Amino acid sequence: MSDTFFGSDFNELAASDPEIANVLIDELTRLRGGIQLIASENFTSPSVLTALGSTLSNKYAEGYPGKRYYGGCEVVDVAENLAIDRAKKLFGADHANLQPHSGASANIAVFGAFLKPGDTYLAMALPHGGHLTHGAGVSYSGKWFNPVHYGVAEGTEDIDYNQMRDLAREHRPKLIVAGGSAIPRLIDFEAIRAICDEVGAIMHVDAAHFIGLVAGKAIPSPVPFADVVSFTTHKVLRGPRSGMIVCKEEHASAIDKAVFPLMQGGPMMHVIAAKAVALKECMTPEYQKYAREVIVNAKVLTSELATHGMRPVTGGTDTHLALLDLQGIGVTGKDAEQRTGASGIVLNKNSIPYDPAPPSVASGIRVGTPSVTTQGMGTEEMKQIAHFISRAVTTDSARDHADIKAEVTELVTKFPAYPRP
Ligand code: DSN
Repeated sequence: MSDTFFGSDFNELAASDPEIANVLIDELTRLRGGIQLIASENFTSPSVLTALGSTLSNKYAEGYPGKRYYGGCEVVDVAENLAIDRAKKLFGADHANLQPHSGASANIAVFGAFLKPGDTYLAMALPHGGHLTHGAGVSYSGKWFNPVHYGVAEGTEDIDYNQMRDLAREHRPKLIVAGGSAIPRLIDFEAIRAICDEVGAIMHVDAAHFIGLVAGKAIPSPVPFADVVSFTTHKVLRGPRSGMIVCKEEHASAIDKAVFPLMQGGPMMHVIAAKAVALKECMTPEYQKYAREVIVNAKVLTSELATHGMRPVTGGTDTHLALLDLQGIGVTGKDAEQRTGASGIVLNKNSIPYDPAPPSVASGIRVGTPSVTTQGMGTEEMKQIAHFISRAVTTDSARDHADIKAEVTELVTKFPAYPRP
């Protein structure tokens, strides 16, 4: 058991804990052997992985640079200051907090900074493309607060800004959340700012899905409009699995206090260092080219899937992801996820707006292009992948799936994820 991608330290792990060493090998083999179309995933650089696997993981550093509750923080302070400076520069933000462990915890901190239990806020409905932490009944965001949900207009399937304004006037929310996990179109931040100003609400953009496209200057930024922007760092942004918040200067102290000590204890300094690495990578012309290519690939993949009878919700995409309604080809999202999985293509079933099927079955699939674009695939490969998906979802035959998988293997061999050095 070995892989040249792993460094020499790996041999020590393989000797002492072969079971976990095998998991590391198997996951790398899985990533290399299939096509990853989960819209919220990507392949971080080896430099990001190096920072993640460093001794910074050992350090307790509650507090902020220069104001810690532990000794020996002078080295990790350098990492956090670099990460903060890079985030402020990359996003043109007044203030950045790099400590949230995830997007969900970043959102807890935003609620902690601006809301009290029981307060009313507006957010996108989960079945229309919102997020679990935007008021779903099973989440703290739904249990401890009073969420009111807007959705998409039935005709356009895009965000219904008129409904958002009407609900804001009726409920006078303290905060309005924009963003979600299945929104293929650009969001009109100016319109949301106007609604927030009219009712005196804080404007919170959860930019987890698209912040990497903003970092690559491929789509407009919410930062000039929003009071606060929370996001994950592992999607298009291509950093470690984690979260981050940027905000206006007037909210800096409230956000910092809400992250620590309200919501978290010790920050993960190895992850903060890895976020700094990713942010530096995002400042390069290569990354900006990548961000533009992610969108081009998503558009091509979406229009090709449409030619195979899969209807793109909203008619297409402006971003890295698309939602496809499979009702026209008589396949459920659940079956499509299973059948493409058996063919070496990883994607997820997804509810579509006004879905007649329950979420566990769903009438749609969600596809995204961050990972395949990192692998260097382009428009020709997107057409090929659309053809694979179309064949895979419309057959129940294990032999057909095996045939498609063989073609998938041939394709990914030309575009390896994590090439061997
Ligand atoms: N679970 C993520 C996604 O797939 O969109 C969001 O948290």
